[in-house]
Amino acid sequence: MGTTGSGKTSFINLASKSTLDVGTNLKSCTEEVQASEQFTVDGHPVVLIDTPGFQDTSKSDMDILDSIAQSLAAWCEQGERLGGIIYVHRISDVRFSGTAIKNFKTLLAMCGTKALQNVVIVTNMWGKVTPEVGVSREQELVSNFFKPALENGALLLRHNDTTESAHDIIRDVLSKQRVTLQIQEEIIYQSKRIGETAAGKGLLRELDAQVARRLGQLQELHEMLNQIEADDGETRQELQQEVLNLREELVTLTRSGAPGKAMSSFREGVQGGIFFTLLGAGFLLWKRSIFANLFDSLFSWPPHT
Ligand SMILES: Nc1nc2c(ncn2[C@@H]2O[C@H](COP(=O)(O)OP(=O)(O)O)[C@@H](O)[C@H]2O)c(=O)[nH]1
Ligand SMILES: [Mg+2]
Repeated sequence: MGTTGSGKTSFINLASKSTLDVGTNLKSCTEEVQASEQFTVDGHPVVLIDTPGFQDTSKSDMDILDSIAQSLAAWCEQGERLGGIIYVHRISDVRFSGTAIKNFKTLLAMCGTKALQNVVIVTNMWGKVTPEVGVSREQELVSNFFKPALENGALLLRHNDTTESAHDIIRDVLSKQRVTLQIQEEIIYQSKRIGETAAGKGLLRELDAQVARRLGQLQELHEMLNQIEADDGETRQELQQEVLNLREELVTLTRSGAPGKAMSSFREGVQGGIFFTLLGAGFLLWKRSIFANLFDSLFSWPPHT
């Protein structure tokens, strides 16, 4: 697992001699959960599973989590047990992005505390930084972001972009006992839907926070539009475009999950007509057409009900 562009697919190809699609720039090629060719390390058969990163593909986070969780549950029901999870992080990243935080937190929620023993955090792209910078970032990661995971049994290893290095990392995973992740237990034994699992709830909370932020921005734009001079057409147009962009983001966000607190206020806000004055008749049209879809998608989550 890891963010898009962190090097997950490259690692898998290098280790297994598979030819899964590798991304160019930051565009993701991995939109589905996919398995490598089976290969051996010290005579042990190994299959690596590639997963899409969260919030980097055309799919929503909840759809991605759902597809990962359903694959994990299906393998578990077929008697296949996971050796572990490899989380890939670029040491060349200057800081831990919001997306990286979300990816790692979701991984932790999927594992639960017990399975953290089977998590190996791999840093790669060491060639893109000087050794001093790399080591200092690594220390920073050990003492901050990865600290709780490392204290609970996760390992931090370096990958130097060779097959041997990938196999060394896999050897560490193979030395551990096989594991059932919390999300597998939640789905198989507790019959939870994806939005009810710890990882799903975490993603929904994150989604709700994003909606709340966008709502705050919309409110600010609304106030600015009220304050600008009527004849300042250019500014008005720019602000209206921003409103449109925000609106689109909100529609996308709300398509991704269940209605939480922020979503309810969005609903009340729009129902109360506070955004109506923003764009006049155009907004009314939106309210009639897109908003109907929005509520359809809002209340049709999770899709299995
Ligand atoms: N320098 C360097 N580049 C890498 C490494 N791993 C992947 N890349 C490059 O990073 C980009 C994204 O890699 P990819 O495997 O598609 O990432 P994914 O989205 O996590 O599957 C590609 O251009 C790779 O060639 C690595 O270990 N070192
Ligand atoms: Mg990939």
